[in-house]
Amino acid sequence: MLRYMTAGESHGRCLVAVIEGMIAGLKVDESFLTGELKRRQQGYGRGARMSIESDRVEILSGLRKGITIGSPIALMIENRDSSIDRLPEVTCPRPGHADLVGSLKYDCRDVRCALERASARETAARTAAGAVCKIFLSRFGITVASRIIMIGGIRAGSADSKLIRDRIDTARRKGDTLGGIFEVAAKGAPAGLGSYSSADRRLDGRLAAALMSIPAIKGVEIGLGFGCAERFGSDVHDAIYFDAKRRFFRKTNNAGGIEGGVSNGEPIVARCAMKPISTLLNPLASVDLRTKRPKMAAIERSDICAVLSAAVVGEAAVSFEIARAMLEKFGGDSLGEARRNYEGYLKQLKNY
Ligand code: EPS
Repeated sequence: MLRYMTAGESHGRCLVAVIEGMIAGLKVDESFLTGELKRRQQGYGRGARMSIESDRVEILSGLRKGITIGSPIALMIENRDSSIDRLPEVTCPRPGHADLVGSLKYDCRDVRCALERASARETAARTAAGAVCKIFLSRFGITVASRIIMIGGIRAGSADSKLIRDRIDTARRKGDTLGGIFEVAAKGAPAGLGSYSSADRRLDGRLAAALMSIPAIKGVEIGLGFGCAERFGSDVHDAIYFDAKRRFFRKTNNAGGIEGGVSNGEPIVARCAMKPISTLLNPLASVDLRTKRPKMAAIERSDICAVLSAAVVGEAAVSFEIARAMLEKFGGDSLGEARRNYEGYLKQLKNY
C-alpha cells in the first residue's frame, strides 16, 4: 500500500515527507521535484515569505543512483526562515485559522504552538511527495494538471487576468484576502481504479478527502458536482458510445471520470473552493487568551491570495491518490512487474 506522511513546522528547521510503498525501478529526478515546489511558490498575491524561501527538495533515502529501490523515500525541504524558537508568543487567535481550536485541543496558551504546524507551509512537503507520484503516473501515460476557475468572484479566462490582479490589489489595499476555485484534471487513467465494494475504496471519496485536507479548502466537487443537483438525470449522465478503436467512450464528462466510485477512463476532474486566507492585516475581532478580553486578532506576515499555489498542491493530492489506486490494482514491487500487470489488464479491456 502506498502511503506518506509529512513532518515539520512552518519556521522549524525543515519540512520532511516520507513515502512508503513506491515500487522499485522508478527514476526520480530531484530537479523535477524542486520544479514543482517552485510552481507552488508562485502566483500573484503571495506574501513576503515566498521571497525569503527558495524551496528545494533533497532526497535523503530510497534511491540508488537516482532510481527507487523499494525502500521508504525521505524528502527534505529546508526552511530559510527557521526562527521558531525566537518568534514571539501569540495570544490572540485569528478567526478562520487553527489558532483557537489548536490551543484548546493541545492545551497550549501560546498560539504559536498550534499555528506552526497548521500553517500551509506544510503543503511544500505534500507537493514534493505528490511530485514523486506524478513521475510514477507519467510512466503509465497519466498526466495531472490544474487550472484556475475563479478568484475572488472573477472567473478566469480570456483577458480576465488583469481583473483578477486588480481584485487582489484591492484586497491588499484593504488589508484583506481572497480565495477562489481551481480545477485538477488527471488524463490517461484507465477505467477500473477504485471500487464501490466498500466506502473507503471509492476513488471519488478518496480524492475528495485528499483535496479537502489541503488547508483553506472548504468545498470539493467531482465533475459537474453541485451542478448535478439542478438538472434532469438525462442532462447529467454521460451517454455510452463504442467504437472499435476507442472502445467504450463518452461525449460528455459530467461524471468527472468516476462512476460508482470507479474511474471510467475519461479524464478525472475535481474542483476545489478555497476560502480567503485567514491572516488579515486588517484583523477581525478576537479574544486575548490570557485576559479573555476582546482584542483584534494577531497579525502575521501572510499571503493575500494563494489559489494558484493551492492548485499545485491539489495536483499533488490527486497524483498521490491515483498512484495509490494504480498500485492497488496493478501491484508489484517493481516498475516492470506493475507494467506487466497494467499491460495485461489493458489487453483484457481490449478483448472485452
Ligand atoms: C506558506 C508559508 C507561510 C505563509 C502561508 C503559506 O509563511 P509565513 O507564515 O512565515 O508567512 O506564507 O501560510 C498561511 C497563509 C497560513 O495561513 O498558514 C507556504 O510556504 O506556503
